[in-house]
Amino acid sequence: MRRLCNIALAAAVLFVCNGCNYHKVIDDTSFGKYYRAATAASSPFASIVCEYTPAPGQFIGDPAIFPTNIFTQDAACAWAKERLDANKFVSLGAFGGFIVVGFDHSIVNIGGYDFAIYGNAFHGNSEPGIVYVSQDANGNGKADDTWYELRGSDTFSEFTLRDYSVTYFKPTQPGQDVRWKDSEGAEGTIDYLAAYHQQASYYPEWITSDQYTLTGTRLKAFNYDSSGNGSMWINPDYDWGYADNANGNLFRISDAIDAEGKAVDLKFIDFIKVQTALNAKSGWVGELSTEVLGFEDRSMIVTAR
Ligand SMILES: [Ca+2]
Ligand SMILES: [Ca+2]
Ligand SMILES: [Ca+2]
Repeated sequence: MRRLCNIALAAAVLFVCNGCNYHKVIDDTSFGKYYRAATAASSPFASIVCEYTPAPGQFIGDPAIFPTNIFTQDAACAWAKERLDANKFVSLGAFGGFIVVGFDHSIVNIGGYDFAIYGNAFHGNSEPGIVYVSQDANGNGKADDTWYELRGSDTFSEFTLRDYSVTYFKPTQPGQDVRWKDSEGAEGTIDYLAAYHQQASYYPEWITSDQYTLTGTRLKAFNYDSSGNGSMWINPDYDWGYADNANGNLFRISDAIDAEGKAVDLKFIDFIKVQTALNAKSGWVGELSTEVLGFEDRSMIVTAR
C-alpha cells in the first residue's frame, strides 16, 4: 500500500517557475493536516497505480503487451505501474475506461501548469481523455474522496454529455465483438479485429462480472475517413485540456470544476484520474481509446531547482 507521509509542514516553500523567471513563495501553512510536502527524496512521477479499469478494447489482454496472469485488480494495477515506469503505453480502452494514480507527495497548485500526462497522440490522431483530480481529504491514503474534473476546451460545448454511461457485456465465445448499451438508449459494439489483435476477448480478464458500467463525461467525436475509401482515418485534435491529445499534455489544477461546472480552488492534489472521453470507432482502426505513458508533477521539478 501507499506510504502515508508524516512530514512536518514547512512554513513556506520557495518555487522557481521554470521558463517564466519568477520566484513564487507558497505559504502552505493553511493547506491542512493531510497535505504532504515534497522532499528531496520525492519522485515527480506517479508512485502508485490505485485503480486500472479499462473499457474493452483491442489492446486489453493483447499478449503482445499483457502477461496472461492478470486476474485481479491488484495485478492489473501492478502491470500498469510497470508500464508507466518504463514509459510504455497503458490503454484505457473505449469510452469510460480509466486509471487512477497517486504520488509520494502532494502536487501543489502553483498557478500555472502543475503536472503533465504523457500520451501517444500526434496531430490527426488525438484520443482525448478527461482529467480529474482529487485531494486525499480524509487522509486515509486512498483515492476515495471527491473527484473534480479539469475543464478543457469542450467542457461547456453543447455536444458534451456529463454523467454519460456505457454498459459493456462480456462475450460468451472467443473472437466475438463486445456489445454495449449507453445511457442515451444507443447500442453498438467494440469490434473484434481478427487481423490485428487475436486474444480471445477484448473484455478485461480481471473483471469477472458479465457486464460492467462506466460513467463519465463524453465529448463529441469528430473522427472521419479522409480517403473516401475507408483507409485513412483522422481523429482531429481538441483545442486544450485533455490527455492523449496532440495539442498539449500540461494541466492546471486551477481548471478544476465541481459537479455543477463551477470553479474549485484546490491548493494541492494527491490523485489524478484519466478517463477515455469518446465513444467512437474508426472503421478498420477500431475503437478510439485514450493511452497514457506517464504522469509527472511539474511543480516539484521547479521546487528542486
Ligand atoms: Ca482518501
Ligand atoms: Ca488508442
Ligand atoms: Ca492514443
